[in-house]
Amino acid sequence: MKIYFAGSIRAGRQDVDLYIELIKHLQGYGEVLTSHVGNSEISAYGEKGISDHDIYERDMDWLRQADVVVAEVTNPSLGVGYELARAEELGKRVLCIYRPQEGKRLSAMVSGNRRFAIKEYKELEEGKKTIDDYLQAA
Ligand code: 6IA
Repeated sequence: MKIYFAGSIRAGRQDVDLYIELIKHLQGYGEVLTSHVGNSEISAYGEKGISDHDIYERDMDWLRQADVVVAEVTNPSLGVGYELARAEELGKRVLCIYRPQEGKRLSAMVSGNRRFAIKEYKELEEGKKTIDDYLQAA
């Protein structure tokens, strides 16, 4: 299985440690095309040595190849929102996982889309279980 994991990069790296663990878990199911999303050396400023155009083309190519998209959407990110819309257009299976935050709500453009599976969770172990339930139900 080819898995496209989406998580915030320039919109903020506060959840990178969580992304790392989620990606490790997903690697038990197949190839995670976007494992750099969990690279703690990539700051909110981004990767060095690759142009934005190349990042865009590379990521869109991976998205086309993916069998499933898993997005951690707690930290709102333009890039992740864009990837979700393109994934929908490409007819991909999409799981969005989200940790409810005091005083914030997930964008209705994500939570209101019935083509996406949206699952709330509180901490890593529950997040992994949510992924298991989704991927094993396929
Ligand atoms: O808007 P954001 O940067 O938070 O968007 C994050 C999402 O877009 C992730 O799910 C990635 O798949 C994708 N993405 C955004 N930036 C990059 C990136 N480097 N490398 C790979 N994927 C990315 C950033 C920039 C750099 C050259 C300075």
